[in-house]
Amino acid sequence: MKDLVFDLIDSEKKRQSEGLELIPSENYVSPAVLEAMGSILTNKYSEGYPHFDGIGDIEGEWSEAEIAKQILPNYRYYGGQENIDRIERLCIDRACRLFHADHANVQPHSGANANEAVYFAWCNPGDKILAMSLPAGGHLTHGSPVTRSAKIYNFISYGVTKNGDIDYEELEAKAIAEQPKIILVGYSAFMKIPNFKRIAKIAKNIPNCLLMADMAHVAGLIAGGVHPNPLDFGFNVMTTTTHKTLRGPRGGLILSKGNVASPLKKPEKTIENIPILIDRAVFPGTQGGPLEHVIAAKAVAFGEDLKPEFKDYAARIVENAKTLAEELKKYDFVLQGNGTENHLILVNVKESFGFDGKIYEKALDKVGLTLNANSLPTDKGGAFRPSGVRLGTPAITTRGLGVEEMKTLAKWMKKVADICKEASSEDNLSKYSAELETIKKEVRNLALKFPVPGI
Ligand code: DSN
Repeated sequence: MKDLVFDLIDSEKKRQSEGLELIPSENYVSPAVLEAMGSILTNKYSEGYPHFDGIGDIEGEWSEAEIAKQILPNYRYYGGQENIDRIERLCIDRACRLFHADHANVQPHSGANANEAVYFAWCNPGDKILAMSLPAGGHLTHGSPVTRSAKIYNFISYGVTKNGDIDYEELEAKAIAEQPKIILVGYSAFMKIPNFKRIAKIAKNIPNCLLMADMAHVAGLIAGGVHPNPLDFGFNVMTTTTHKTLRGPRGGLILSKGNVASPLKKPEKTIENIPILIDRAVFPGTQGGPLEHVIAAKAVAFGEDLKPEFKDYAARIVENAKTLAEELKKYDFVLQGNGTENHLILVNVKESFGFDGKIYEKALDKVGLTLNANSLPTDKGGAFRPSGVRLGTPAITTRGLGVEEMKTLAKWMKKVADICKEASSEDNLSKYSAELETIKKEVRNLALKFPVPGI
């Protein structure tokens, strides 16, 4: 008998097909990525690393001699690695080419693991890390008190200005005063393009300060050439997830500039050695066996990201986000930063319509539009009843929605906002089920015209 899990997967397929995904950190993978991820590679243990003696172009046909050179000797703790090593090398090579990096560690299971490994590679307990606070738009792993990292390291936070941009003056003043071991740039609810050059200049005056960028949200925009790459501006390390704008499997990735050598030799702790320090911090420092089925899927996704059509995709994400932002403004939505320069829009729902982000998230869920309630920098109400919602265009752009559909989306969002205003509480939303059902049917009709890849 079929396991109940498969019935639930079928229900989820229906939900994904019939609704529109507006969570800015979500996307749809290609059937090829899905196939690699669901492959028999999950059967294999491969703690350690493939042989690594610098990045070269290893794409294309390999002679037996080249294969032997690439895979021997390896630094694995298990036998039977001849295929795994080639897959992981391919993944590393493609990642480096996508982001102009000297080195890539493709083993982090998630973005959180990637960040923790970098902190562990460079910092001692108690060292200072300067990062944006969570309420201002940073990420949990950038020093939120509820995380393990925050108990080990001493996080100092900077915020945003009234216009939604990084508070560069605050960042500089705190960097000078605190002399952090890491300055961390990268955000989960931020709609501007960071001035990497300015931040690199600030870090130059701080001895032994590692410049780190967590580009999880915008990595696909960087790969697609529509967002600057911090590694081109003197940053030493860039972390990312692989499942957001990069459109790969759920996982993490660490890119770096510096010396690339055997992870077995104990390196001196210098910024130049950061790639080797990171390898040791991922395994055996913070993780065990890598998920080689996921690494294979990352390799397939990076192969897709290197293709010219991915540049077009990245450009359309931004075009859609900008259009949607402008359309929302026409309906009196107040946007943090007054618009967007990337894939993400942060709406101040409270200021726009007087109700909070949670009721709006719930009401939009009822019509098949999925986004998330989000705190705003000025919020004092905590994460459960924040004043804002966060939305973005990576997933709907993958399905092929364009500028015209953004106008329709904004119209639906306004209708749902009007309903929330009248209802004034979640409990009262049921009184408007007929109106919500009408919008849901319209959303479904549009969504089905743009199939989810692989469904
Ligand atoms: N949880 C992710 C997001 O939604 O932005 C960040 O890791």
